[in-house]
Amino acid sequence: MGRTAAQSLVAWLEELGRISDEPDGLTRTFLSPAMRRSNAQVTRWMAAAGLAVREDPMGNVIGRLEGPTPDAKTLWLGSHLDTVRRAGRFDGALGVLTPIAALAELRRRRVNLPFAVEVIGFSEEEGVRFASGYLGSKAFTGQLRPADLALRDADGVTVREAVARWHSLTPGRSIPVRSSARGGRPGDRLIPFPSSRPAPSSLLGYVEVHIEQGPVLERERLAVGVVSAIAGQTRGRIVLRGQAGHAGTTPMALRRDALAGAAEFVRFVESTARLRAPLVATVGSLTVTPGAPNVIPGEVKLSLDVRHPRDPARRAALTHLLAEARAIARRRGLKFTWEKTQDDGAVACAPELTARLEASVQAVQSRSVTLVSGAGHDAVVVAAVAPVAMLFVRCRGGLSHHPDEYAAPADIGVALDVLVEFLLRLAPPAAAAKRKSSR
Ligand code: HGY
Ligand code: MN
Ligand code: MN
Repeated sequence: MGRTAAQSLVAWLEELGRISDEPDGLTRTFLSPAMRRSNAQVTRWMAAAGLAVREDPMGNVIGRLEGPTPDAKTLWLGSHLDTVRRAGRFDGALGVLTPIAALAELRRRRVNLPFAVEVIGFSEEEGVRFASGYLGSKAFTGQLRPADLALRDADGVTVREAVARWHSLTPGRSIPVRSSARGGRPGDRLIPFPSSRPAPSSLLGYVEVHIEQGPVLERERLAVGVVSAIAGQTRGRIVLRGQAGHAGTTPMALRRDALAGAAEFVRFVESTARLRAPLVATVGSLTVTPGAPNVIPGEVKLSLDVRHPRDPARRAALTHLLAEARAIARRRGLKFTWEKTQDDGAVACAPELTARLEASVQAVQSRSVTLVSGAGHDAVVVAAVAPVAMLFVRCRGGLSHHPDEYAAPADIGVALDVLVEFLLRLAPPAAAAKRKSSR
């Protein structure tokens, strides 16, 4: 007896979760060797499910199932294949592999859908390497700005250079390259990515399956739920520059200690967010230079991530935080710089598509709940060109961005059933009749 679609899906998640840039734990960042291996593996699963697979210049993997006619509309399904550092194996991957399993299941049932489907494995959703998320989905939907291509990673490599290195420059694969090795004018015209994506008018919408990364479904004792809105987020980099010096001979009153200033700011970020819930604000990374125990820290680079369901509240909080960072720098004789690397507004999911998804949830698990997502998702970007809906899957303790992130096979099976049901409901009664006969 062959594996069921759900058993295959769970096995794929395990296998993809082992494709990492690190020997211990799952880390798969933008344009890394592990990304190349995971793209190759997902390509194989997509091809085996009968999809025509291509990879675009930003390393997005797209598997296409043609519709019955060339003018058939297209439904997008997908999520991201990159991960944070020391990640869980479900964040992103679940939303790419579940649609592949669903289409493989419909193929097994010999159901032909009256529309085309594209399953997309987006790159660089997490924004670990370039501190700016959604670069893959922004490129795929034609929203990448020249400034995005000028973003630099910790080694000073720009997105444009990294992409050019990722691809052998083959004809027909026009990618943003620079004339000079360094620099590049911010206004550089972006060489258009191959616009192989369907025109917005021919899109049925985008549905993303994702672990909830929060506590609600566990509290509701439900395997899945639908998303009403996704919080907006601003990310950026702060640099505080003081004066390095001898830890033993420099009196405290004469110091310009960048780390002491950063520490004061980190505490302020936390206390401000606590007072302004549901605002969340995080300093996730902090780099101290020169970083020796007997040297006063001369420079600190720190990240700032600020989110809120309402954009005006997020913007007001950011202004407040940056004003305090400047005041701390002034008080301590530090130089302060701020570079915004990402700024995406909150997005409401499309009511009609979400209602369709909710009907499929009710058909499978007889009850549904609606949640707001504090986490960002590629759906935020895709919403600019297509109606979006999201299906959340329960994850243990709401834990994510952690090796212990876990979604139970039974819940993954429910999500798969819901997606199959959703696809069949988008099809005419003939396909629905097949649903009854082949269960
Ligand atoms: O950061 C986020 O919310 C998502 O995991 N990219
Ligand atoms: Mn994530
Ligand atoms: Mn994610």
